[in-house]
Amino acid sequence: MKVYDAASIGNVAVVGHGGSGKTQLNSALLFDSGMVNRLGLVDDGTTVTDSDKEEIARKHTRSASLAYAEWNETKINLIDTPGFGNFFAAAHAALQVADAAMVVVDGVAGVEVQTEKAGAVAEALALPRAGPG
Ligand SMILES: Nc1nc2c(ncn2[C@@H]2O[C@H](COP(=O)(O)OP(=O)(O)O)[C@@H](O)[C@H]2O)c(=O)[nH]1
Ligand SMILES: [Mg+2]
Repeated sequence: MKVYDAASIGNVAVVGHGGSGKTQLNSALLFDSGMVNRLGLVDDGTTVTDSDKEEIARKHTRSASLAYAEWNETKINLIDTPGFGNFFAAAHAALQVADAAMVVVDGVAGVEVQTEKAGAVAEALALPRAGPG
């Protein structure tokens, strides 16, 4: 396994409301960066980060899960997180160890409750954020 120095590793927590597209976005990032050779789909139960039976059956992420993409010699650890309130602790924990937060927003629903909650935690931790707020 390739060894990266600390300066070449970035930990990104992908957070936001449930159903906003976090897992699908993770899947697309893994595919576009060449880490996997087919685009996994949430709706087909074929994503890398929704891998347990319950997640596939319910089409909802229940715990944080890690995948990585290499881009420009940098290892980007992508932490996919659950968006529903009951599982928010996992998103909170992911943000604690992240260098940056990627806040995903449903293009139709806009900013929702967990979007704001995750954004507020990222702000409190002074994380660089991609997304609203
Ligand atoms: N039309 C459309 N549907 C999407 C997009 N991203 C995700 N979805 C769908 O939205 C649903 C929830 O996506 P998912 O990635 O599981 O959301 P998560 O709960 O934030 O991880 C699934 O049915 C996806 O196929 C998108 O960009 N466009
Ligand atoms: Mg998900």
